[in-house]
Amino acid sequence: MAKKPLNIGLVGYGFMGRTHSNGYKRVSDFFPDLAYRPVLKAVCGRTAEKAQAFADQWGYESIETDWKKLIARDDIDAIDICTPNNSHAEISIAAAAAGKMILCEKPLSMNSEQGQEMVKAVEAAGVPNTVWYNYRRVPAVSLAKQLIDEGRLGRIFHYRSNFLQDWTISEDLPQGGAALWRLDVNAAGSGVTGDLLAHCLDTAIWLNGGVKDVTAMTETFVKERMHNETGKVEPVGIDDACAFLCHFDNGSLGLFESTRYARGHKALYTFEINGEKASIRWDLHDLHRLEYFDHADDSLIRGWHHVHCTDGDMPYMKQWWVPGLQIGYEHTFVHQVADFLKSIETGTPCSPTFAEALETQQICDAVLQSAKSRQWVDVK
Ligand code: SOE
Repeated sequence: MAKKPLNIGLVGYGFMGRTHSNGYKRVSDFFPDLAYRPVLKAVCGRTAEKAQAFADQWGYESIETDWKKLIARDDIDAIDICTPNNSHAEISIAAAAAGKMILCEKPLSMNSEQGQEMVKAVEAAGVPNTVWYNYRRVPAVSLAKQLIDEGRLGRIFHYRSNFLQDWTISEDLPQGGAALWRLDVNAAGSGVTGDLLAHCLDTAIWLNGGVKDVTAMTETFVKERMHNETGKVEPVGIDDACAFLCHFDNGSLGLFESTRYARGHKALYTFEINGEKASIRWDLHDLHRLEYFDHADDSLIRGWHHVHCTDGDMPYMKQWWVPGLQIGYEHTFVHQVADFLKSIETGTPCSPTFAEALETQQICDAVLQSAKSRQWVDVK
């Protein structure tokens, strides 16, 4: 059956522009039953030469240098936003008003007030929308969701999660501009809270439900950095590290930590969940494995199982290779594209929607507020 084209207009062509483009390019080969097929219609960036080079490399049919023109085009169905966080709201709201579907890179926004405006815009326009929290779509993480929903863990007591990196330790690293906008508070909104803890929170809400209240501390270890756009040494406004405690709505306790100053750790995203009957843990550096401890096992062989998530009955895996052969980081984006295309086909939301991602944003805001006030803060 001929597939219906879904014309993509990508705004921004950095690291995330590449991960998403790879998702669009691979999805029809590996998910052949989908009714829609993404078409790489246009990529938009401020510098024409760079946008053209990206278009040539990845196979986009055309370029734009003004996102407003991209949104105004009749031959674009969906806008994919891969720009720094400070432009997500403006582009999303304009794209929704133009009736375009929207796929927005995480975090949803700079803060929850902006996020609320974005939710209002997509809901008023009735356009399909999703936020790229890709780690939900690692097969082992999706399997964790399945096990929890089946009740295998029983009552949950603890949720523990870390996202540790070490790439900003050098004081000589500038802030601002291409690739380093994540260090500039005016472009990013926050540091590790919005960039890394947002991932931990998205997964946590998905697996363990909403968060009631938080108490947090943040630290900025390097207080001043040269700014690439002004050429001047300027104060650093982001959080370099953040740790917080929380209560989940289901009564369990949460413990979260993120830093870019954990020497030796590049992207150590982990979570562990302890339930009455069983526990699970997962580690991005070993992403195809889910560790599972079941107290109901015979006591002589009771212990942590290392489940290699490659069999065809594991989430997403029947689309890929044969049992035993694993997939990686880039496939999570292919999965998100597949789920988005399926959601259009079936008329159902593609989670996390803007409204769901707003919940993550609200917790991030509460975390930052708590760190400032040194008080517990209610999330809603
Ligand atoms: C930061 O280093 C970063 O690239 C995040 O922005 C991504 O969201 C995360 O997946 C990996 O780390």
